[in-house]
Amino acid sequence: MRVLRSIEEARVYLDKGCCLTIGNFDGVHVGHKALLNKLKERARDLFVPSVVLTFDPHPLKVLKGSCPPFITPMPQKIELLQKEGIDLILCIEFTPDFATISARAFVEDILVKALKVKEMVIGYDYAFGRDREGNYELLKELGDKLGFLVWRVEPVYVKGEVVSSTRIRKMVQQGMVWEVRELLGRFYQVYGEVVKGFRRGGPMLGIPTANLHLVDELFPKEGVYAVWVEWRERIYKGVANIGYNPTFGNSVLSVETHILNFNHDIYGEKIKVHFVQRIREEKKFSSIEELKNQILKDIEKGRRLLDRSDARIHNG
Ligand code: ADP
Ligand code: RBF
Ligand code: MG
Repeated sequence: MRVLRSIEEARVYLDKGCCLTIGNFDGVHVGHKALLNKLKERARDLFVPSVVLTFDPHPLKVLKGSCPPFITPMPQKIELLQKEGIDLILCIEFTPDFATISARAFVEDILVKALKVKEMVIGYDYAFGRDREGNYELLKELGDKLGFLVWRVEPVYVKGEVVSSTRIRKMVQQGMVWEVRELLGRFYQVYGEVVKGFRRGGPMLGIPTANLHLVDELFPKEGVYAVWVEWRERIYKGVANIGYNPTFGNSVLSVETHILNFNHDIYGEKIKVHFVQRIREEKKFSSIEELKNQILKDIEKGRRLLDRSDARIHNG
């Protein structure tokens, strides 16, 4: 799979045309995967590359100044799309100027002339361009005129409701990490660098925790979780705490993980934490001893939860 950053770069790879989808794909969830499967199927039939066109930064961030926290920041999105077997990701810089291009001009000049799109696959509710005028009906009309086909993929339902990035964000924010895995098709994961904290874990409690550097991504609700930890291509069991360490009266949020049966200095390294199940709320303890006893119980509970066959980790 290739990741390209401009239309000009992409041209070189698309001389025979392509099958293309556009979207933000935050979360790369089971709804997105249904759409990506259709895209791959059509690309295979036509012997052309499958292309995902996405924007960076998020259009809402450029136009409105902010956007919802990411379920999958760009590097994770790229990794997940790669696992889906997409041939080419075209990640175009979204600028205020770009936003002024009409949907028609975008389709004619970029999709048809530059990218030689043969077929498009879009989600059931997709719309793009100025005032969201680029919807299925417009694409269909332009497709008939300019010679490309448009496929609209129906939504995927889980427990009677449509799977969407918004629904996934809400569930994660409520701590429903066990339930959300059905919508994601994997555990909810965060990826980041291990940074220094207050150095209390190892020295004071005897339970060191790898603290994650926080970026503007989505974190589950405060509390204690059983997690899988990925470090250097290996998977370890872990227990994570998300919160303010009220026992110590901190005021900054930390996301920290004690990795079971592990003893390495991993400051400055990247780890991936997969949230499997919520264990309890974060609490204020009246002594360090009590906190420590509770964490030891959490570790045992985490170990048992992760030993269950339905907690196994499959798809990275
Ligand atoms: P800090 O406040 O800087 O996070 P800690 O006392 O919590 O300090 O120690 C965390 C560091 O200890 C980790 O960043 C890692 O480098 C190291 N470490 C060693 N063993 C473990 C373990 N089992 N789980 C997590 N971190 C560990
Ligand atoms: N800190 C708290 O103040 N209250 C808690 O309930 C709490 N639970 C934790 C559970 C686990 C499994 C772990 C690893 C940490 C927990 N902590 C809690 C955080 C603890 O205060 C922190 O690890 C140390 O302050 C070192 O950073
Ligand atoms: Mg720590």
